[in-house]
Amino acid sequence: MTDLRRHEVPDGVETAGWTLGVTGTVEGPLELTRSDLDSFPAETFRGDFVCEEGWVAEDLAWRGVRVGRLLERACPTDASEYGLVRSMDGDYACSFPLERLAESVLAVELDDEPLDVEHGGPARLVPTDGERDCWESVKWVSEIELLERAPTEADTARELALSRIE
Ligand SMILES: Nc1nc2c(c(=O)[nH]1)N[C@H]1C(S)=C(S)[C@@H](COP(=O)(O)O)O[C@H]1N2
Ligand SMILES: [Mo]
Repeated sequence: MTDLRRHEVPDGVETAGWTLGVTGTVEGPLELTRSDLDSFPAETFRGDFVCEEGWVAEDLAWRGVRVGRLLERACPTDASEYGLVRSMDGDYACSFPLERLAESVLAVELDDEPLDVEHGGPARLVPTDGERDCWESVKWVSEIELLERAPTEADTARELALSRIE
């Protein structure tokens, strides 16, 4: 059992026929299906999930593919510095310096069960460093776009998440 909160699944979330795009400044853009993800080595990351709104879900086991393995497959150009992680959830998107994104896990399982759509399935980004913020754990990931510069207005996650507080 997880102690994650239950949030409404937005209208735009459609898991049937889901694919993950790896796009932008890459030599070989990818469009991966859910079963394509199973061809990559899987890893488990355990950690607490701490939301800025003041709740914690302790000791979750996220299993999936290290994002760096997906990026390698797409051959990023040398000029790639950032990644923008987009969601099926409207304009929700979060940007990361590339090295930090590469260390993150794209989780498809939580606590040994397939990741429920309620918690971001088919695939949810799970940053693994100690600095991670709750809004960076993008649910319903649909695209990872590599960029040469940090995006500004497209990076909406922090603002959207904080606007829900107070
Ligand atoms: N696509 C998307 N991902 C998201 C959010 C969101 O609104 N949309 N909210 C973030 C925030 S602020 C939190 S606390 C967690 C909540 O995860 P849960 O719904 O599994 O409890 O999802 C994060 N990822
Ligand atoms: Mo949050």
